[in-house]
Amino acid sequence: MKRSENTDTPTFEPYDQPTGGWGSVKSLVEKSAQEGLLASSVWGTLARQNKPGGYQCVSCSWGKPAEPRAFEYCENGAKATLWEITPKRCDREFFARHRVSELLEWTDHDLEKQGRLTTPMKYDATLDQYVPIRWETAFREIAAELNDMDPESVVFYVSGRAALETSHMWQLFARIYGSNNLPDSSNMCHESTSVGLPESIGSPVGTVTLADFDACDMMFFFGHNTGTNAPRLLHWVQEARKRGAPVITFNPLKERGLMRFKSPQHPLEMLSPGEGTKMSSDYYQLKCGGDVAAMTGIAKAVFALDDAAREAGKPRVLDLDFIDTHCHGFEEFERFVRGSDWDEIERCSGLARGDLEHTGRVYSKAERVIANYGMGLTQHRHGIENVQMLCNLLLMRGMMGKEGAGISPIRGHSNVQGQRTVGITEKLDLIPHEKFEQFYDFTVPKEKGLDTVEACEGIIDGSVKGFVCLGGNFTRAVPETGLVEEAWRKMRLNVQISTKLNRNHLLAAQNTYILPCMGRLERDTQNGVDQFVSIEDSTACIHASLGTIEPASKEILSEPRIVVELAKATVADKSSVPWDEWLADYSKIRDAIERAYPDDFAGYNERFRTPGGFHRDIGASKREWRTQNGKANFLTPESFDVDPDIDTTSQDVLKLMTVRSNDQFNTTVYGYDDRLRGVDGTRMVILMNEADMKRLGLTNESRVDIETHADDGVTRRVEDYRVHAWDVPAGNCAGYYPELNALVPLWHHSRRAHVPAAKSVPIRLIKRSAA
Ligand SMILES: Nc1nc2c(c(=O)[nH]1)N[C@H]1C(S)=C(S)[C@@H](COP(=O)(O)OP(=O)(O)OC[C@H]3O[C@@H](n4cnc5c(=O)[nH]c(N)nc54)[C@H](O)[C@@H]3O)O[C@H]1N2
Ligand SMILES: Nc1nc2c(c(=O)[nH]1)N[C@H]1C(S)=C(S)[C@@H](COP(=O)(O)OP(=O)(O)OC[C@H]3O[C@@H](n4cnc5c(=O)[nH]c(N)nc54)[C@H](O)[C@@H]3O)O[C@H]1N2
Ligand SMILES: [Mo]
Repeated sequence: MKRSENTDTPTFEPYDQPTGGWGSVKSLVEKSAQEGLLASSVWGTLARQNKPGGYQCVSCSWGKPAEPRAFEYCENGAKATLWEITPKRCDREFFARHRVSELLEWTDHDLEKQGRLTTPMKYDATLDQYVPIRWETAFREIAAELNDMDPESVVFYVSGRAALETSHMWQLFARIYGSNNLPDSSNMCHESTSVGLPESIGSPVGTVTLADFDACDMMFFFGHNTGTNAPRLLHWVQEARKRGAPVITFNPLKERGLMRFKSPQHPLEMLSPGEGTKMSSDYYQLKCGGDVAAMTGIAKAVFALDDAAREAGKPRVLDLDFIDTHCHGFEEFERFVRGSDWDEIERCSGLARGDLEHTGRVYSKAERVIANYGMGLTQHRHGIENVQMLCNLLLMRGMMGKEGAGISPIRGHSNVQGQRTVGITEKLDLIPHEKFEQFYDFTVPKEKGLDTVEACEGIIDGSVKGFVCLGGNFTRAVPETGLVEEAWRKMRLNVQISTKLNRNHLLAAQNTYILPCMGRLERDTQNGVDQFVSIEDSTACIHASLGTIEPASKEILSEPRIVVELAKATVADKSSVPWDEWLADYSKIRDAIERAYPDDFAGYNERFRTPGGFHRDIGASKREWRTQNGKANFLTPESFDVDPDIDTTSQDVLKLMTVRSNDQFNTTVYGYDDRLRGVDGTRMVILMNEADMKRLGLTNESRVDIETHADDGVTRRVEDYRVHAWDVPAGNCAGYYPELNALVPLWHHSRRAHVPAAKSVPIRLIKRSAA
């Protein structure tokens, strides 16, 4: 197999069908067939997805309603399910047939396509192969290595899928061992939210629930590809549109899901001809990175409307009562907005004043507004400023902490938000460490641990020597692929707890183990009883999840079991955590979580099976501001000139947004068809503005190499990409993650939050001479 993300004949036909609709059904049926699954078993399983008493989908984190639809799943959630319940197996025979250096030439898709991992394996350097190892031996060897290493040189990474119970035990294990190095996928994702929102409104997560979505009378969408990445949310958008609520979207790319949608839930809608629902009442293709400027323009329009209302003696547009009672910093914000210049706003946002004024007018008339956002805001140098500016926009009209209104960061992985809630963080001030010490009789290390970017720095400089991964595909997900991959192999220990084979497994360190685990859909029986786990969705509701499918192999273990066995082997006598008792009955772990976090988890075991979940204690949704000054804070950016790394004087430098296709879940590449964008058969393409192509002497037939434009002595380059003319603002272009992580410099990240700025990578295209 070749390392090339292409089929022979890629096609580019902008998709003009609504999302949802028959296209999704067809795509699902094809995927079941490819996985060799019987339709009957597939539909039976899917009928339990996101349902009370069923299992919670392993794809996105979108909320799960108390009264689900008949099919409370989407095309992409179903794909994630099929990918997990596949009958294909990546077993010991597979590893006996293939050497690791050979597998390193395979694509991400071809590796994961082999199916579920079945057997614990250890890398044998003399054979250049993975060989089976007994579980007991693996746990013993790993523990011996860990106990021979400096805990500060070991990193415990978590991807956002592991359940609350598993995650809570994982962080206790790491801290008892002596390490706060607990980076997670959130560090690459919504960390700009986790740092930005507490300063603004005193809550690290969004303030809205599904009930608010039912009640809102307007929505904003900034930088989220909803049709691909949280498709079930489209139902709430569609219902809002049918109520006449405007939806205004800001995105450099025209993403189909926020343009047209047909609900696959409604037979009549599916059968009727026509276009489906128009999802965004207005869709503005702003420049990548232009959000602070655009939001300033909207705020400026709101101030102008408020001035006019005041002069005419009409009701005010600003919510002055709310601002007086609840907020701090309004005057500085007002000065910044009034003092900013429309020409500059237009230049930096790429949008016309008239469009921003129109948005201001629509916003001024609405009474219950939700602002949704995704990676288009967080993965920038100015990720925190983006998030805080969106809060400012809501606060000026009192759109926070009342029914139908608030801020909605759309989280990624299905439990990424919850992991932070139960202690996965490198920052000590975010955990109740005194309680952990008191409950379990050990000392929590007091130094801040490493986040994802710092962990990568440590890998590169050699100070990080061991990496234990609970899920994920760390080296593929992080920036600076070249340096990180090379340095990774020099580490002493690499442990991967995973369901499927990925490239990170193939970067063998001195001691490398693959520990295969069950997924969330599988029956986890401990002590003769089937165990529930739980997760927190994007709206801060906690749900039970019960797996019922037979595990992929008799040899695999559940994630909680693996964590407990590792902990017992490594730190058995270093705390009073009752590991065996917890493992025998997961409700005991939930009791322990409730004891550590009583406000969020009161009555956990009684409430977690409530249809629709139970809502955590989010102060800002009740207008309790848990900020240092007890107020909701307007936090004003310094300027619009927010990306110090982009050389705006050079016409050759483009800003690259690395995005997901409709046929992947992060580094898991299901296939090569980005159906909703109409890019089929290749991932090796840069979608770019036609005028830029002309200027650079490129056509749709051209092939290019791509280099990062950075003056730091590191060459970052990917080769032999296509370019294709696309509807994207001049100076911007888009391509697919994770392949393009090779171009993202490690230092190019959100200030303070350290989220890699994957949406604004400065690049140059180098035309390849025709072969
Ligand atoms: N099917 C599927 N579902 C998923 C995932 C998946 O890979 N596949 N991944 C999950 C995870 S972990 C996450 S974090 C979420 C990610 O979900 P998204 O937040 O939608 O992530 P991206 O695909 O990176 O898309 C980012 C969007 O932001 C836009 N954008 C880029 N730059 C800017 C900008 O400067 N301003 C504005 N306003 N917009 C911009 C892009 O055009 C794109 O539409 O989805 C989750 N759900
Ligand atoms: N350039 C660029 N880089 C990015 C992004 C971007 O937009 N652009 N997005 C970033 C974001 S938002 C995120 S969240 C990260 C994602 O980073 P990660 O969360 O690390 O990556 P995933 O691709 O979700 O991990 C896939 C692997 O998880 C394992 N896995 C799947 N299910 C399970 C399970 O149930 N249990 C266990 N133990 N393992 C399982 C499988 O082995 C699979 O190969 O990437 C980040 N990187
Ligand atoms: Mo994410």
